[in-house]
Amino acid sequence: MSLLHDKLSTTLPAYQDSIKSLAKSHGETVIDNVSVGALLGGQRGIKSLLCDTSEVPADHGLIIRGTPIMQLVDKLPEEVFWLLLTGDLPTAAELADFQTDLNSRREVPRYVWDVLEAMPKDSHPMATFNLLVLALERESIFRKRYDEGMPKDQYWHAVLEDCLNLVAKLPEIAAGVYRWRYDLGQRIAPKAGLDWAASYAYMMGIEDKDGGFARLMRLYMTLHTDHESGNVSAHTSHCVGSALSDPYYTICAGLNGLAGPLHGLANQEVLEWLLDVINKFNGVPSNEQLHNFAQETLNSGRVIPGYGHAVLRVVDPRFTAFMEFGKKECPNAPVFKLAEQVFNVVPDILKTIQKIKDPWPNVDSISGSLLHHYGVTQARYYTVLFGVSRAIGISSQLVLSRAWGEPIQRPKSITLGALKKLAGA
Ligand code: CMX
Repeated sequence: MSLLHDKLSTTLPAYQDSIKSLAKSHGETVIDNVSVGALLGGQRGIKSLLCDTSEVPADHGLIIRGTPIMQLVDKLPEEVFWLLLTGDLPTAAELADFQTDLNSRREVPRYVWDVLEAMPKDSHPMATFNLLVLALERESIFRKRYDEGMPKDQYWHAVLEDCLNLVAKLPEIAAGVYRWRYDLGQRIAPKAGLDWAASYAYMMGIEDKDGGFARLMRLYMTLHTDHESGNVSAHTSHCVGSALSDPYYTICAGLNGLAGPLHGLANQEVLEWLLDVINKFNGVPSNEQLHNFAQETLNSGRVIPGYGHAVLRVVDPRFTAFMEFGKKECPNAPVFKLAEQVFNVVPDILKTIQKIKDPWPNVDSISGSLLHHYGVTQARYYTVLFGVSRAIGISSQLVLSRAWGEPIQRPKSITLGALKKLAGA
């Protein structure tokens, strides 16, 4: 047994007990109301989900297990994974044990590559990546043990096994998608001694003389792991996981939600938008030209990608973390400078539009400009990177959900007629 498993075996029973006793003693206490507007408005803001891995206060942004994300930017994604699962950062010994454990699980079965090579090259990289995650369902320990009659208190153990097996393989799978999709040559085998994110960077085959790309990938993977559980990818995976679909089905479902342009695909849209600006003005625009370009986007009925948020009402701290990285590592990279210029121009435009609640940049408004600098110029691949990281958060939420026995989700729908009646309309 790994140190992670030992630690969770010690801490999770108390977590489970506290939830059970809360349900028993305060099950009837009302914590929120549902208005007609909320029902018709994407359930925005209704408190109806339990998530202990992270929280996103509107005026602060991401806090993981009590620690603001800005205090975690130097941590490896493996450390954040451990933190999400256990509530503590790992000690040096725990981290080493965890990394060894993940390395022992990383071999990708041959049939995954057969599925990859059977895909049409012009499939979207997210569709290809998600399909490979689904193909791996064959390996599910949860499903096999469930079929054998596994008792409920063992569910989280089997879910953890599946999640670790999958997360360990994702860098090689995602790097394989990248090299195959863009005809970059043979897949690159993992190299011993690299951490999880640096290994991903290495297998993509990006030239990285000073290690800057590996540093970006560590930060990227750390920043995108988790964002509480109301966002589309996390929420979807909670719903699917609550039916006891195994982690491969569950994580794939979440990743399918991540592939929407209003969610994780916004990083692709942002780079394409920035490159459109550069093409239109043959290089860096003036602030006035940029202002007009943004206005044209809005006038045509489209959103400015990378700006706004369903929860946040301040600059996304993950944006700030990337901005600080760019200022230090590649301050003169043209696309990064343009992303910075957009930040100086666009919020003032969005502030003038009354219906927009958050005029500030989210994480997607800048990540691609940094990837572009290091040579990852293929915007359609960007959401795959987001997905590799987000699988860590979804996994952590899933392990906790199975540990406390989150029941099958089944909210109640009503007809328009019933809604009107309830509203007295
Ligand atoms: N550009 C133009 N219009 C915007 C806007 C933007 N960046 N952000 C919000 N709006 C519009 C909405 O489309 C909505 O218009 P309608 O009422 O006509 O439909 C109105 O302003 C109100 O929206 P809101 O309450 O401020 O924001 P929502 O919670 O409805 O939506 C989000 C949030 C992220 C979908 C929206 O801000 C958006 O589309 N942003 C651009 C896409 C993006 O960057 N997505 C990534 C988010 C982070 C992530 O999940 O990864």
